[in-house]
Amino acid sequence: MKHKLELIYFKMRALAEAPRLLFHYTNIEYEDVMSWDYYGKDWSEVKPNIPFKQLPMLMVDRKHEICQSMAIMTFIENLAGINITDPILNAKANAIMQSSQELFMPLNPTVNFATGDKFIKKKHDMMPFLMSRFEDLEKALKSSNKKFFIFDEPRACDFVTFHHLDLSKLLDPTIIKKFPRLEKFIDDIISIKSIESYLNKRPKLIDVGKEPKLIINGEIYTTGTKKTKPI
Ligand SMILES: N[C@@H](CCC(=O)N[C@@H](CS)C(=O)NCC(=O)O)C(=O)O
Repeated sequence: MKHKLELIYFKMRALAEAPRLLFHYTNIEYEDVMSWDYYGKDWSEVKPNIPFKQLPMLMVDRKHEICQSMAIMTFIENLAGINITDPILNAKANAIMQSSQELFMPLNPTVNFATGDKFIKKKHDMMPFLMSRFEDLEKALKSSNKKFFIFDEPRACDFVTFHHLDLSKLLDPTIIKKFPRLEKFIDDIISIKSIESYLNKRPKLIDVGKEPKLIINGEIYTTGTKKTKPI
């Protein structure tokens, strides 16, 4: 059964990114919609009525509200029929997915919003955690003996990991260079045709650390949860 799928989010490159990658990989049709366009109201008015008061949220058939980006990932895997049925492998994949998702804070808000000295301090403070978690992910990937964390084809856990590793390059492009197996993993994800074409056309995040902005359909916007005019 084909569902109407609308992924509701804001102007930032953060938790909607892994769902978008998985939608493109599985070739499932969906629509990206900004919160203010979907609801016709400011986020402050919408927030109290969202099941867990945060986005992204996937609206299914204009009826079912799926919050929590990891629940959205699992849902897409199930829709595409690529869910991992072996209980052990499924648990291992979830451990990878959760461990990568823990990179969200403070990596994603820092890259999308922090400026000047605050950016520099946040980057410095998160470095030990980033290094330690990248080391763990590199080890897990090496010991899998597969192209990706679980199989030779990617699953939800791979796209979640990819997003955070990829975002780290905007924080500091030198971090990932210390982890050759993770760099190879990034290259393997990027070389998937549908992913490559999505990455080439997605909004570009610019001026990180200075005054972050997104270029959406050729127009430049400040990042954030509010509707703004292009700059
Ligand atoms: N655990 C949630 C976290 C969602 C989250 O932190 N969303 C942020 C944007 S990335 C948000 O809604 N911020 C606006 C707010 O909290 O009012 C998930 O994985 O979806």
